[in-house]
Amino acid sequence: MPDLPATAQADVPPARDWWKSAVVYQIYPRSFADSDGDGVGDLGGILSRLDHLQRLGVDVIWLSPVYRSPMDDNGYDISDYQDIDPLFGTLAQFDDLLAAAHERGIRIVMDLVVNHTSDEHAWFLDSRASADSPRRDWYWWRPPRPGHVGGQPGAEPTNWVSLFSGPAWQWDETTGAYYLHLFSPKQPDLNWENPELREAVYAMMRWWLDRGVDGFRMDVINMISKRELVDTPGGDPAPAAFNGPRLHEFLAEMHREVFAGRPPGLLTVGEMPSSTVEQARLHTDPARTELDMIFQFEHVDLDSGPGGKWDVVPLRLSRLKACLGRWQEGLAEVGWNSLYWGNHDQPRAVSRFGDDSPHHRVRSATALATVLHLHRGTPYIYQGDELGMTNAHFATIDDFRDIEALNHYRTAVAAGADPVAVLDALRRKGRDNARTPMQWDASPGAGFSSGDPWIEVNANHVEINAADQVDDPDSVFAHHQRLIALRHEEPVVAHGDFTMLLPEHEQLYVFTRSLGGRELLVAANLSSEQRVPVDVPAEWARAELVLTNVPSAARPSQPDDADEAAAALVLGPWEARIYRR
Ligand code: TEU
Repeated sequence: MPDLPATAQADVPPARDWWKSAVVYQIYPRSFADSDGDGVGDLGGILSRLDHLQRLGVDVIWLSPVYRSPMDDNGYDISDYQDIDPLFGTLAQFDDLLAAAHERGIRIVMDLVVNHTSDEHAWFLDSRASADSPRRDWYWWRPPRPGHVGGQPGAEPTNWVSLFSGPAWQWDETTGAYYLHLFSPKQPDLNWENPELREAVYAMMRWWLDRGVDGFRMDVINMISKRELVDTPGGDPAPAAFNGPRLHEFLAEMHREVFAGRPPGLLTVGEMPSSTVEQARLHTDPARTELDMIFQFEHVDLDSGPGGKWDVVPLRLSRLKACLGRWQEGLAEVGWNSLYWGNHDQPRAVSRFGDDSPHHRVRSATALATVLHLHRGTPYIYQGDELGMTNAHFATIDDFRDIEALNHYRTAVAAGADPVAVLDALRRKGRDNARTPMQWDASPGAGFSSGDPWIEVNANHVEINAADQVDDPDSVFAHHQRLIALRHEEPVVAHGDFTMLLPEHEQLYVFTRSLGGRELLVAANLSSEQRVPVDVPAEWARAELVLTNVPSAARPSQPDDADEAAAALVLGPWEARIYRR
C-alpha cells in the first residue's frame, strides 16, 4: 500500500487506535454516482469520484451495502453476502475500487448486516423449506400464540411491532409457523444462539478481510442477542430484543474468530440504537476486544416526542449539549466515541440542527461541522454534508421511496392520522432526505446520472454542488478540508481531554480540548441570533485563532488590549472559532 496519510504510513504499521485521528466518509451507493446511466449509483461511479474524497482528505470510506439484494430496504436485505448486486457492479469492479482507494491512502469499511438476511437468501430459503431443515434454527420460528389460529390477527407469538410498522412476526404457510423480522418481512432475523450460524457469519467476514477490506460497520449489531420472546409494553421490541444477555459474549467471540491476530489497520463500529454510555464503555474498552466504537442514537432522538420518531418536537441546544457532554465524559477514560450528525437514516444535519435558509445555510453547516469535528471521537461525514446539502422538501407521499416512510404513512393514515400531519413529519425526519442524489454540479441531473434518477434530485443543486465549492476557499467543502487537516496535524484534536463550558446557554456551544500544555477553545453560536458574547476568560481572544468559518474578509482582527479582547469574543449568527494556546 503506497504512502498513506499520517494515520497509516505503509512502512510504519498503524497504531492499533489509528482511527482516533481518522475521519470517515459514508457513501450510500444508490445515491452517490451513477456510471451506467440507469439512474442508480454504483461502484463505477464511486471509482470515478475518489479524487473528490482524496481532495477532502478523508481516511476511510464506510460503504453502505452493495451486496446482492432484492432491495426491499435498499440493500440492507442481503441475499448473498459474497457477491455484488449487478445494480452496483461486480466483484472485480469492487476489487478495482478497493485498490484505487488504497492507492489514495483511503481505507474501505464494509457494512455488515447480520442481524437479519433477505428472505431470498439461501440460508432462509433452506430454513423455511421444512421444520426439519438443517438451517431451521438459523432463524426465529415460533408457533402461533396458544389458543390462536396462525395467520389470524393477534396470533403472533409476541406483540412486537416491527421498526417498519406492522407486526414483527410473519405467518408462513409452508411450515405453519411464524418467523421474526424486526424490520420488514423480507428481512428475517438470524438466530445468533446457533453456533453454526455464527461460524458461517465469521467465515464470510474473514472472506472479505482476506480480500483486503479494512473493517466493518455493523448494522443494528446490538439486536443479535435477544432477551426473551415475551410481550412488551406497546409492542416495542427494544426491551426484549435489544442488548440481550449474550451480546458481549458474541462480540468477543467475533473478535476472536475474525479479527484477532490480524495486523492493525482495521476498524470496527457497531450501530447500537438505544445503547447507553455504560454499555458503550464496555463494548469499546480495548481490554475487552469487542468493538473500536459504536454509533449511539441519543442525540438523534432528542427531537422525538413521547409519540416516537414521527412525533417531532423542538430541540433545545442545552439538551443536545447535555447529551453529547455525557458521552464525552462517559468515554473519557475508557472507550471511544463515534461522532455524527447524520447518515442514510437521518434527515440532513443542516436542515435539522442548523438553518438551511439561503442566508444562513453555509455558516450553519460549517459551524455544526466545527463543533462535531472538534469533539473527542472519530468524525463521520455523510455524503453531501461536506457540501451543506439540505433536506429535500418532498411535495407528496409519491416522492418518497423508503420502506420505513411508506409503511408508516400507510399504517398511520389507516389508523386515522391526518395525512397532512403525517406527511409533514416525514418531510422533517424521513430517511429519504439523506438519500437524494449527490449534487456534483448544477447541470439538470446534478452530475449524478445521465439517466432518470431513482429518487428526485434536490432542485437546490443549482446553488449547492461540488463543482462550485471545491475551489472556493469559503465553501462548506473547504471548511471540511481544514477541519480534517487540523485533526491530522494537531494531536489535541484526536487525543485532548474534553471540557464542556456554558452548558445551559441556549445559543452557544463552547468547550475546550487540552493535551499536555496545549489547549484549544471551540466556540460556536449555533443560532441565527445576532451578536452573542462568549463568557470565557478574555485572554482567549488574544490566543492564536486557528480556524473560523467566517470568510477571510470578515475575520476578527487580533485585539490589542483586554477591553478589545473581551469585546472580540462576540459571535455573529452561526459563527464558529477555534483558538489555540
Ligand atoms: O438502521 C437501524 C435503525 O435503527 C434505523 O432503521 C431506525 O430504525 C430508523 O430508521 C432511524 O430512526 C439500520 C440501517 O442503518 C438502516 O438503513 C436499515 O434500514 C436497518 O438497520 C435495517 O437493516
